[in-house]
Amino acid sequence: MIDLYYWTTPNGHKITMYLEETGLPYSVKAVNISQGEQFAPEFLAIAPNNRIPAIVDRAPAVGDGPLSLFESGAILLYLADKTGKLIPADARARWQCIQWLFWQMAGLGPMAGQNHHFGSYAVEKIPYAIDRYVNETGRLYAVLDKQLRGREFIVDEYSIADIACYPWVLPERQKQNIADFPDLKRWKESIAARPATQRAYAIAKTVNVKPSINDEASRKILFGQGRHTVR
Ligand SMILES: N[C@@H](CCC(=O)N[C@@H](CS)C(=O)NCC(=O)O)C(=O)O
Repeated sequence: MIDLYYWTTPNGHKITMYLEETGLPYSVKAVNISQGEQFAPEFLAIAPNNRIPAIVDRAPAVGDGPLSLFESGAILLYLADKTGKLIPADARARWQCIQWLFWQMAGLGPMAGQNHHFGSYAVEKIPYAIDRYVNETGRLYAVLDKQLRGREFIVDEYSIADIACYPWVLPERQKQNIADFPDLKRWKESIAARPATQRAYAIAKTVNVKPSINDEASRKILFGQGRHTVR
């Protein structure tokens, strides 16, 4: 059994998508990041970066005793390694998959995240910052669109690279016109139609019935962090 420390955000969706695709047994431990639950000592013991997602695998394939992990990319790689599912068996394709997973973790996720921050959450609307992240998100969409030309998925077969990227492609919120990226659009629609994706996003609706992080108290928790909040 895997305990999934989860909230209803793009990085959280990655792990429910993987678990739903593969059928690994898991139980959701909700961590409401708008209410500061990411600072609970029990959670920090697993995830010292005070960010979801995190897992505790109570029956790991390696070593003795429960294994805990944070960082969505590491979790996806760990689960793929454990099950052999959704990572190519062929060594070259496997490295392609890992390469695109890192691309998402280091590029698409952080840049789209800043896009959301400056476009939606920042009280002061700073044109330079908004343009910077909208443009960079557009560039990353174009890179992914190009990779998907002539391919059904990022490395041909559906993999953790697709799962990592999918929740972060949110054209409306990221001020992108998806019609400008036809292969990305087709890819996005095909993943949205997968039963496992639909189950994963349905879980989000049951866990978080009031999906807003833009009230004053939540903003303070989420955007008032600094060295003083590391416990
Ligand atoms: N690189 C990390 C990023 C995780 C992350 O930023 N999680 C957000 C939700 S998507 C979070 O927990 N935020 C809580 C906070 O900012 O305190 C990963 O991919 O796991």
